[in-house]
Amino acid sequence: MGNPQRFFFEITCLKVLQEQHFRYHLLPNNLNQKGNHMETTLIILKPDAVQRNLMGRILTRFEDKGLQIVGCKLMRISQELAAEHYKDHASKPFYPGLVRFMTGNPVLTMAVRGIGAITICRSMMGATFGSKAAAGTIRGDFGVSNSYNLIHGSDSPAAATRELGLFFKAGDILEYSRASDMYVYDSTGSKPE
Ligand code: RTP
Ligand code: MG
Repeated sequence: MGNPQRFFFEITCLKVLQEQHFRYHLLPNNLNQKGNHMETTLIILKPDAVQRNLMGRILTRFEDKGLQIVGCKLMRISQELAAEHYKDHASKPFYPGLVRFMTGNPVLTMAVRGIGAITICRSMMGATFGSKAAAGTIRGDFGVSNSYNLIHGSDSPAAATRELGLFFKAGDILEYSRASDMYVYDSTGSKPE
């Protein structure tokens, strides 16, 4: 015969676990609803960020902000991939140096997700040139160079779709919920805020 108090205790534990399961597994659907402006953007930590051992500190900024890392890959960019990625800059005077820099050493590519992630990431990165970027931004805090500016971020939804397709294969970008999501966004209303 079982102990009734023990039985009651186990039922209570089960209810708590069910409640947690329910919350964690419902949240991502809520977060990904149409109209939430949930975006995924391509972030590249450039060779200077890797060589200067800044990968962890820069990645941490995106996590601290509440953005979600849904893809991550250390890789070396080929000449062909650099040419495709930077095709809009092909006629600019800085293009040969830029391709040489981006293909010369490994980069860390990331797919970063959040509501409004494209604009949020661009404002976290700061102005293009390290010498001009405001303090508090990634480029403003970690660099002084104009050419070696640590980080790339997609600048529009169309660019994000194109660039994520260049750097990640289907299946490399994951859908998953985080335990923190329920406090990263206020999901108690009709849509996450
Ligand atoms: P990114 O594409 O890397 O996120 O940076 P961005 O939008 O702020 O800058 P963009 O105008 O797209 O330029 C792409 C990259 O080219 C290098 N650049 N050098 N020396 C120069 O005048 C110059 N101008 C641009 C930078 O590495 C810049 O990030
Ligand atoms: Mg750009």
